[in-house]
Amino acid sequence: MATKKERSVEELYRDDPERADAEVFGRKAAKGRAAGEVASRRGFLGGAGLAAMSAAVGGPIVYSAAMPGGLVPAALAQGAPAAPAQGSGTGPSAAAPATAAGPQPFDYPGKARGLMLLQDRPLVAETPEHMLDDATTPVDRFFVRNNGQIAPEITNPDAHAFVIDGEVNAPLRLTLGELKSRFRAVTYRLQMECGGNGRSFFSPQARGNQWGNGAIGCAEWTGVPLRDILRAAGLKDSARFTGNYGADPHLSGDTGRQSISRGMPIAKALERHTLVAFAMNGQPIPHIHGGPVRLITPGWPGSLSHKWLTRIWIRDKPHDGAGMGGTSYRVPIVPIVPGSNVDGRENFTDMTSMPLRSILTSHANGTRLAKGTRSLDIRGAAWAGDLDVQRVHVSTNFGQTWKAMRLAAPKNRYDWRRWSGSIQFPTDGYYEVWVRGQDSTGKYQPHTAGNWNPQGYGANSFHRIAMLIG
Ligand SMILES: Nc1nc2c(c(=O)[nH]1)N[C@H]1C(S)=C(S)[C@@H](COP(=O)(O)O)O[C@H]1N2
Ligand SMILES: [Mo]
Repeated sequence: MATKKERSVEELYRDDPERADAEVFGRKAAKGRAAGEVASRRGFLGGAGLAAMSAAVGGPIVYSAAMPGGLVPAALAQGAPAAPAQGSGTGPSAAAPATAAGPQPFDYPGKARGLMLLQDRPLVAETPEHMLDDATTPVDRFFVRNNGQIAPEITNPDAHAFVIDGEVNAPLRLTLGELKSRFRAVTYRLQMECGGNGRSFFSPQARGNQWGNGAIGCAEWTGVPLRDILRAAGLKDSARFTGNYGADPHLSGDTGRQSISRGMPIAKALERHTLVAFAMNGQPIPHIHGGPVRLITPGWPGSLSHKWLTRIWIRDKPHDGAGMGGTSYRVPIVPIVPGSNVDGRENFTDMTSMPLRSILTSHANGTRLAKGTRSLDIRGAAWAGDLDVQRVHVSTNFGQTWKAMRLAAPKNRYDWRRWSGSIQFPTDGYYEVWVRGQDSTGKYQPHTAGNWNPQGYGANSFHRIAMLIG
């Protein structure tokens, strides 16, 4: 029976993608699958497999002849956000309820409905890609990532102080009031992205929050370039690295432990876009986002954008605080076997620039469009850490052909690039819209997440959106 089959394939993909793959694509194909290589096998859908797959995704797969063997349809991807109703009916993924272990709706003061709670202790919430459709990410849609408890709220923000000490000629203690009166503030629109963004695309699963592509926000940050403050303190020749500290207690409550304390090479600290920020989108930084004062270190892992800033310790060697060393924010120099248990001491390096990523933001995964829709305007964003984005291409036929999108100019360095364009659909049915960026060195986003590492950094395979027409 059709409905029974539909449910079983869909459930299978949610619960056991390996087995579902074997059912739909044949056992031999699934056996030949290397870990992490979801779409690399030979073989294409046909016959009973195609019929089952089409039933599972809600309609005929228009370009099924080009669908790579072993590809788990975007409509069935785990954690696919439920689609808001567009046109008539509901999207295929709307039929798939979140599994018990999957993300839950995030219900938090000042936050928009639709954000997803990944963890509540520490508090972590993701913005689904389709909620990142604004050029400037509104505060209520900005993702949340904590490693420890949330810092105690401060009643008199202008009296809140932080210190700069260590390898400086004259250690500084600055209140927010002094920071504002002594230094000139700047405003930039800057990407701030968690180092683990995209982690859920790794296979086998890597340790940590299973982010989709939504651990990113691009807000207008106002603050003082950290370099102006470091110059006022006078960097010694021995200054090599920062060690960043904040007011949030460790989860255990142990006052001798930091929830997180990362640091960066002095050159990054001296870039003019690295800010000690006090305003976000023109308002004092909300408490949950690290107000009254936080670092913003654009293009590098979000963990370097320290919230509730209390101290920057200038060091004569790399920092060794919580979140430094081992496999934390570190990636292999020489690829390792996916799933292997390594300690990161050898052949690993600290993550610096975030990788290239592009997302479609105008429509949710699982969008259903009215019967007869033949053309659709789409939009999104792309960014590449320290690099620029050169191009964004979109494919509706599993990568056979790609169409260039228009790229808007960035406001300033480290702003993301907004893109837009249109796509065409020859007939009704199931499509996947694939979005792929190219960075300023010519590199494309990969088909699947590569360079697997235990804590899952750098997964940037291209964004896939299921759309059903009719
Ligand atoms: N004090 C402090 N700063 C922190 C963190 C934290 O746990 N404590 N998390 C970091 C990480 S891992 C990220 S990705 C960003 C998230 O910032 P947001 O919650 O404003 O989105 O803050 C960083 N700064
Ligand atoms: Mo992060």
